[in-house]
Amino acid sequence: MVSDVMQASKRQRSTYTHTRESFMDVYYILREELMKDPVVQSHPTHAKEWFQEVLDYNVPGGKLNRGMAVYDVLAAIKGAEALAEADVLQANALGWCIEWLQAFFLVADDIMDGSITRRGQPCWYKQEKVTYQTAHGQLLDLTTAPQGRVDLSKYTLDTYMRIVTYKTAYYSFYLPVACGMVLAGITDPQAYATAEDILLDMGRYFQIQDDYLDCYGDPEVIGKIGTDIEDNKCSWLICTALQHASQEQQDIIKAHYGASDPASVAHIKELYEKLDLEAKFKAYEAQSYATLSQRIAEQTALPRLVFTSLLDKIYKRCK
Ligand code: DMA
Ligand code: MG
Ligand code: MG
Ligand code: MG
Repeated sequence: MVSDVMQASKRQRSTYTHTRESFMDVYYILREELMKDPVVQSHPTHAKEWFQEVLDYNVPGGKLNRGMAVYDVLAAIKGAEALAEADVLQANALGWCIEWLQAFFLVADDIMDGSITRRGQPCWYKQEKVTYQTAHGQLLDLTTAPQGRVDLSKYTLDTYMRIVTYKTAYYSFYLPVACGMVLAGITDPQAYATAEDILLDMGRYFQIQDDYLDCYGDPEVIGKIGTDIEDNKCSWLICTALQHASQEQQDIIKAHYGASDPASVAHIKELYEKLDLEAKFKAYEAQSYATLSQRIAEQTALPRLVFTSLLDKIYKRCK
């Protein structure tokens, strides 16, 4: 169906305005296309309804930053006025592919992290009617970190940066921009390398914010309840705490990090308070923004707007 629409609108100049609503219009086109898939059509009614419910519950409810970025990147490179309706549709369809991928990651992530809510509603796996054994089996298969005693030597900022580069930065920042660049016809490998370099740093900054918000964010605003301390996570906060902790404070971490009882969590939060991690985060954020802004200004691979539109969306974010 997308190809039909593209065919019909070929060469037509776009008067397109990129809003959450216009991006959502494309979601409904793609959902309809999936619902018309012969395999889905062959299902009984209850299965078809289930399929659509899974999509509506998990795909469109987030900030949509990643998905909407593909069009933004294309428009920043080519100029919005140069884009035909078909180009806009293609960019937004690709953007939704990233949102679909994100939905898959989040459903699995919430199982792995034992989370309760996501995007202001119960996590999908928490729904009474959902069977999640297969995903859980996969998780157990992949889990290598032993439960129990906390191995503080693993919680270094080096290890942390490696984890978040792969789990978050690539698909959240580099992927949408690389998609937009491909659509814009950019082939120079150096342009991709420059974009990757800056965007992976932006993605690491984004995950550090996520870790900060896990502890200090308002669940009503962020749409989820933090679980990092209970889950023994190698988070930016614990890595930074360990950099500054005295022997005595390290003992507190050893005794209480990764335990789910509220008293243990409170001990860790009190320690974060003592080490003034909020201030350390704010300083990191300011430094990160300044460095990224400078690198964006200095590069010549892409229009600055490609990077600044993403950075402006996340700088000092509360959710
Ligand atoms: C995010 O890590 C990584 C992926 C691949 C979703 P996280 O568990 O800290 O994310 P969240 O805080 O949204 O659960
Ligand atoms: Mg996780
Ligand atoms: Mg999580
Ligand atoms: Mg998190």
